[in-house]
Amino acid sequence: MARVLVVFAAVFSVIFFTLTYLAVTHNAPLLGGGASATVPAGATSSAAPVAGSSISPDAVTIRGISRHPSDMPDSPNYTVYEGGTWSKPVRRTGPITITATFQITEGIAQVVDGTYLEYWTFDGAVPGPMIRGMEGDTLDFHLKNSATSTMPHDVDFHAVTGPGGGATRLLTAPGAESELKVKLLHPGIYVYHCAFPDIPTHISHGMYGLIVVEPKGGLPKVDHEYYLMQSELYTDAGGAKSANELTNKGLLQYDGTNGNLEEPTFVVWNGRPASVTGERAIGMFNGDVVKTGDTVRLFVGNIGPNFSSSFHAIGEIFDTVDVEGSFALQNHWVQSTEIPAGGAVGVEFRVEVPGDYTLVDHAIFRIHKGAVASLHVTGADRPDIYQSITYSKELAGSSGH
Ligand SMILES: [Cu+2]
Repeated sequence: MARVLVVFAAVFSVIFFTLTYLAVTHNAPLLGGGASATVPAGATSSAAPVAGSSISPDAVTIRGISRHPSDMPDSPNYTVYEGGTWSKPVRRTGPITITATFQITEGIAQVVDGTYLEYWTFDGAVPGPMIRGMEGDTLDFHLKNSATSTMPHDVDFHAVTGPGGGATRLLTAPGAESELKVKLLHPGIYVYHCAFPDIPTHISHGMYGLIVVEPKGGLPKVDHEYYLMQSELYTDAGGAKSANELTNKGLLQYDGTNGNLEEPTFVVWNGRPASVTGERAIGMFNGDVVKTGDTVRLFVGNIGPNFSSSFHAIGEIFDTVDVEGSFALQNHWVQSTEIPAGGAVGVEFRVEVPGDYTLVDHAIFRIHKGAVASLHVTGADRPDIYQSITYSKELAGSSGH
């Protein structure tokens, strides 16, 4: 009987705890003291409030919500990730232990000029940090939730074998820390995400990333690697407008009803529309140059939470696709590859012709909602492959290609 009572009390406590935090979540004023997450270390300064915005600069606590695709470990050999930095690489003779620490911060960030959203993040940017290891490695994972957070969070790693993908042992209250040690049994490109209820709400606020588990011996070398994740953002602005019609709207509210209807306001790569374009395009950022003849590997995740992605690079063909994120199943010379919600792919290709290449979800209306990224390739023209004979420079310049 006593055992039954203990179980009942435990179940009741969990339900009460969850409902209490859900109530707080749904009723808390977004710009109150509870959402005053600090600007994360390493966050780039951008997205300053524009004239006419209803948001005060003090309310914007996350500056530069988008993690750039180049922000990822360049090998599976780092043994420590903390404070936004991978360190202590080793020369492998076998499996290693990777100690990774994520800091959760909640806050307000700009989504398009003059328009803001509440984001919940791993390490202050979207997607969260990429973890990269090798089959047989041990992940010693630490999750810290800021004392200023308004709710608990956790992580479900799709790479983890065990209950909840770790989420049941990583439930972390504001101000607390959790630790979980797991062995990475199977190679692949896996997503991770917060799984605290309501799960779609937490995912929709930006709590996801990729964990890459390379096969024993590692992946073949390429010249460049990048990290992209697609997602949808659901707000009270609904799904009828294009992203460029939603500038200067102040703070939009998260709207789970539009999530139920699968009508996103924005569909984005790395956290917000146009976050990987212009001066932040791949091959244009931080002195990174992609030259003709180089090989490129993209680790591409899609967290949804609703849509699959028809991932396509305009003007390129994927030489190799790690289908569904599995290194055991590779396809070749693929135009568009499907990425399920909660899934990932790896794609590799050699860039041959200089110019700008646009990465899209080829469910193509989604480019209106922000699902556009750019890759810039430099080098001499290749008339043996791509030769302009007669064309209108004026029209070509306005086509976006
Ligand atoms: Cu969460």
